Amino acid sequence: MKNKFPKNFLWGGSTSAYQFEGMFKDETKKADSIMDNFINNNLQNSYFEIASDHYHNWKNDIALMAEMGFKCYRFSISWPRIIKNLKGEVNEKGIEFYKNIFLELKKYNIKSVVTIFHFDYPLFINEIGGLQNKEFINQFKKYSKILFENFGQLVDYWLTINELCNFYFAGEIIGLNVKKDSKEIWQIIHNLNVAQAEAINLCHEMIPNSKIGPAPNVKPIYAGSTKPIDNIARLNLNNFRNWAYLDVACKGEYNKFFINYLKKNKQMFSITEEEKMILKKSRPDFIAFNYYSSNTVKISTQTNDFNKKWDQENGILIDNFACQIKNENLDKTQFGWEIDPIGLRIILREVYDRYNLPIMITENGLGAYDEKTLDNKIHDQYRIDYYKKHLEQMSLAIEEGVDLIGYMPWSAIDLVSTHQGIKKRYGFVYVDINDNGEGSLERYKKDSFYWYQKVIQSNGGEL
Ligand code: BGP
Repeated sequence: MKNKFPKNFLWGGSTSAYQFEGMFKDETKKADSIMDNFINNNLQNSYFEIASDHYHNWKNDIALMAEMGFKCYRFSISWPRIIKNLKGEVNEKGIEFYKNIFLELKKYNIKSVVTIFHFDYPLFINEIGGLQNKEFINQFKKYSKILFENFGQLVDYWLTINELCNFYFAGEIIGLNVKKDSKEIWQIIHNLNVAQAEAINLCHEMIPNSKIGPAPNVKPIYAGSTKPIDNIARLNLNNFRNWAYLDVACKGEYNKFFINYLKKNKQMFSITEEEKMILKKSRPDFIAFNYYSSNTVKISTQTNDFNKKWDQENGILIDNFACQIKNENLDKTQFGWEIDPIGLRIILREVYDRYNLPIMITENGLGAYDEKTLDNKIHDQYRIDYYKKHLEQMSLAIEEGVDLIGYMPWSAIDLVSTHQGIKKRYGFVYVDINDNGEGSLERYKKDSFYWYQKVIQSNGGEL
């Protein structure tokens, strides 16, 4: 079977600032970010001090992307690298850093897909009471305006906020210390939604012909049995995890099931008439989503045998609503993430069916313990197999009618994993640095590098 991808398909790869650049605060005058100061159980903050040192290797890194044949590169701008304080003073060094990157990408004809905010908000936001304070929305708007003013002519596609849903589902690994079933957490989500809408509106006003979209993390949801009640759990989680976020971004208002759930559980956030107007006005040009796996759910009650922790890795557990269980039909990565290529096709169809907007996949990939051999090779056939299966399903989704315009696997080059540090590698290029921050930082091409190069050359024809 020949795979089908449209002529101008955007083949590329993805990274995020705090996981890739390194901090280098003194040298770069970068403000502190929540991620610099936050130490999760698995990580030391020193990881982010150097990360993959893209800050000093950007030229070489972009050359490697060009060698793979990238048509686009998805990366994030670090908010604390650009804005110094609550007054909104701009760090010119930060502007210059990204300007150079944009110009280098243009040199190779690589389109830029830029996330405005990928988890690393500046620590000074905590001086106004954090994301739950509505002043956060103004701060975000001011920051977005600076980006549009400085880079408006250089960026091809803007993405608003990375995985907005994960401020709820995975708040604990991105430095938030807020209870999950509380008004506060939903206030944060709401403020982020309004901030996102403000950015979309501003982008359209300031930059003619600009293209901007949300960047959620989506998962198809399966019922864990044929019991009708477990299908209710499926509907619940589907709404709670996917549609609640995408409806407000794409239809301009919150969906009713979601709001009813919050009201019933006394978790409703505060929303003003003016905010409703802002949400209503904003319309994205496309949807960018990140896909890693599916979720399987059952209905649970407190007395049952689901004795587990509720976090991103273990999954959701809300009584009489949805409880995530293992899917015995799926293989897992070395880090326990379920691998579900058909799930990608399912969610592509569901999202396209619901919103009818072009879609780009801005993250998808396999985290593994890669090993560099004595002759400096990395034989990551498992990663190639993973990508092959996902690409086949993408091709089928396109054939079935989905308007899929791009694929940016995570990650272009090795970087620090949010959950497990650099030992969990994702890239097509190996970066020589270990968990203690030791290594030459040399880049080595993995087997998947050469494989992806051929995929791009053949426009997905040769997998
Ligand atoms: C997504 C994030 C990325 C990245 C990825 C892999 O949720 O957008 O920043 O980290 O997941 O996750 P991890 O690094 O924990 O393996």
